[in-house]
Amino acid sequence: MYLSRFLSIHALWVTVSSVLQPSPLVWGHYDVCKTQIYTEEGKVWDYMACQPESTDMTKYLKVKLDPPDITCGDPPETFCAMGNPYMCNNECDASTPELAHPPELMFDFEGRHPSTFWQSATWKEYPKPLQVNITLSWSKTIELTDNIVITFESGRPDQMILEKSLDYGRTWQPYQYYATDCLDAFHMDPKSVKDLSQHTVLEIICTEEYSTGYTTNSKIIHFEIKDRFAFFAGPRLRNMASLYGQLDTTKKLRDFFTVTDLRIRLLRPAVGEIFVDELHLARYFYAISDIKVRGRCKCNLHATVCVYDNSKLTCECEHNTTGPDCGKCKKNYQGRPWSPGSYLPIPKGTANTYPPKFNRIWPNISSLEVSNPKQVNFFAETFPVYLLYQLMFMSTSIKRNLLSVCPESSNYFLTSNVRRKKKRK
Ligand SMILES: *[C@@H]1O[C@H](CO)[C@@H](O)[C@H](O)[C@H]1NC(C)=O
Ligand SMILES: *[C@@H]1O[C@H](CO)[C@@H](O)[C@H](O)[C@H]1NC(C)=O
Ligand SMILES: *[C@@H]1O[C@H](CO)[C@@H](O)[C@H](O)[C@H]1NC(C)=O
Ligand SMILES: [Ca+2]
Repeated sequence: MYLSRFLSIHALWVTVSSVLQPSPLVWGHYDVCKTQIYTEEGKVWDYMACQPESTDMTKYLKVKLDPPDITCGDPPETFCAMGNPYMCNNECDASTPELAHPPELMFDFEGRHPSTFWQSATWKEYPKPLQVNITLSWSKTIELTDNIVITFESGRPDQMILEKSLDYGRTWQPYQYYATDCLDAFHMDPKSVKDLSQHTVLEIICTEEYSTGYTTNSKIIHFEIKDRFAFFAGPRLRNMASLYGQLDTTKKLRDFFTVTDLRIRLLRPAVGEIFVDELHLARYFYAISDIKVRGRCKCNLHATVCVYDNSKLTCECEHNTTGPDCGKCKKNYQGRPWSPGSYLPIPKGTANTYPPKFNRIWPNISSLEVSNPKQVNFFAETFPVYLLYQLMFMSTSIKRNLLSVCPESSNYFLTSNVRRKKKRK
């Protein structure tokens, strides 16, 4: 009987693996949390790793500026035209909609002319630094999936730091430094993301690539998520499986792309020449027309839907998990400790990392070459052996429970039940 079950599971697995073999289109979707499959025992649910789709995250953020009164126009003031320091009769007036430049204009629909933008007050108080913090908060852990793109309407700042928080703004870490002169501004050697590698991908660099002198007329600053992904997934991100595999096994890498908040610290406006023109301080200010942040809710691979309700993002958890990030088992489903889902084996993943030995069997990422179909065969060969081993010692109900992420507390471990009964006596 055990043998026949083993054979049917083996057969099932082989079917699944042969159907799903090298089809790049399937990889990396993880858009279903469960499907019904037919086994000897009839229709049963098959649980898989799943995640929400990547989307425009600027719709869900709160923006905060420091100092709070740094936006121009209150009181009204004049500033010099971009690129023409001698035309200084442009007006910013917060009380007149056509002349106001509130922070919302960094996140509205762009693509029309002229662009809409947030603008700071001018550098009237020179030589006191003109510094602004723009803090973007989601009150939810999100995973970045594309470059952060900041489009300036003014010149790009001479000095800027992008920071991130993973704990809702309690602590901050630098993400990237930007300067016209990295050594002078931050005592760092200038680098580009292209100088990094798989091994140094987590390094925090200072880049001069986006400064005034580099590509004139460009107004864009990137934080290069895709270039970092490319170290694992290849230049056109064809090999997402390899990236997912690496994210799965390296928590630090995964955390690197995870944030709850971002902070843009503008430290010194674009000056252009070496000296600040003290007679025309209305030339110096910051203006940003657009900020792009794409990502997805982090749901620990236990949800495909993330709802925005009461201006808050929450994962719609499956697999008997709960919490804003599906970070724990539902009440009464704590038969064993919670664990996140896994991207492996590709392409369906597992709803959790069970069984623990499975991780040891699965090849680590350096040997995970998706173009190599051997990996699937390898898995097909080793996993049934492990299952057989498990099945030989377990009753059917426990087996079914074992294969679920958060089993009901009461009937998971025979042994723990026995222990509980003993205690009662
Ligand atoms: C901006 O935030 C940093 C911490 O991230 C803080 O040290 C600094 O004082 C803030 N600057 C302003 C202008 O609020
Ligand atoms: C991963 O595999 C490579 C080569 O196969 C090996 O050198 C390395 O030690 C392995 N790492 C782990 C964590 O097993
Ligand atoms: C969730 O709990 C139900 C009821 O106990 C169970 O049938 C199901 O298999 C569980 N799902 C997962 C993914 O563990
Ligand atoms: Ca805009």
